[in-house]
Amino acid sequence: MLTIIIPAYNEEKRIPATLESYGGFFLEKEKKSGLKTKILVVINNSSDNTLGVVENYHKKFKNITYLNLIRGGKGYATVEGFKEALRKDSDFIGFVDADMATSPEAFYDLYKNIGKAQGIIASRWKNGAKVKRSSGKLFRSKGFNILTRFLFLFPYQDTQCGAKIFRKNVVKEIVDNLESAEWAFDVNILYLCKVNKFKIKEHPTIWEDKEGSKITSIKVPIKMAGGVIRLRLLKSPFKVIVRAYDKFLAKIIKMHNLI
Ligand SMILES: Nc1nc2c(ncn2[C@@H]2O[C@H](COP(=O)(O)OP(=O)(O)O)[C@@H](O)[C@H]2O)c(=O)[nH]1
Ligand SMILES: [Mg+2]
Repeated sequence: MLTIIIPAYNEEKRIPATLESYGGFFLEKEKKSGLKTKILVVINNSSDNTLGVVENYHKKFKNITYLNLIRGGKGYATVEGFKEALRKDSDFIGFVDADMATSPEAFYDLYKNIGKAQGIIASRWKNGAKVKRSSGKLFRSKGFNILTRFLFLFPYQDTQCGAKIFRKNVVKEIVDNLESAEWAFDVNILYLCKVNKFKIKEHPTIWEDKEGSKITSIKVPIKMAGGVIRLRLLKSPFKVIVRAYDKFLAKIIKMHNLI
């Protein structure tokens, strides 16, 4: 079985077309090739009607299920999705964005190409990729990639693409170490794969940026850069500094009632 996790935050407008396409496409695949697929939407903290919309698709397609969490964050949602997929003993566990920047065909292409690898990640920078993105996003993506390659010595050209699939044993091994890296979630997964010597393949994909991004704040690129630097320190002999800093920050937030 392949589980496709879709983290969803206030997606009432963008998720219907995605669930319609993914639900239909993978039911058809199941009929033709026997590939069993579960589409697991992980909603959290949504103030719009994402839950109602997803419930309707759950009734319409037997391969669509969902979790509704109270705490927020894409990384947290994906980890909860991982745990649920492990409970259901899924052989392959992947995730994809709710806005269909990756089509079901492109996601299936990832699955088909995993070969002997332990995981496969979609890449918008590898030769052969077909990408529609603004020049601003392309520029930021390149900058982030240079930073992560420098910090973690990765061979990957794109760590941030929202479509990735891993074998069950990989998820089992790393799932308990994935929290606390919210802004560096994908990098953390790939770092843990590297430490555990899991072979991860990078595969050129088809990607089209969609309107209505949930990640619009100009602070996000800064938080992401800070997130990977923090993660690098956390995985080094300097981790004590990071821990002390986090404790200090938590105290300040609590004292001033900042959240
Ligand atoms: N569950 C959950 N999903 C989130 C959260 N923030 C973003 N997402 C999801 O992450 C995916 C990527 O977000 P998107 O807005 O398309 O980001 P962009 O395309 O990178 O600008 C979408 O499926 C969002 O619904 C969150 O706080 N919780
Ligand atoms: Mg998007």
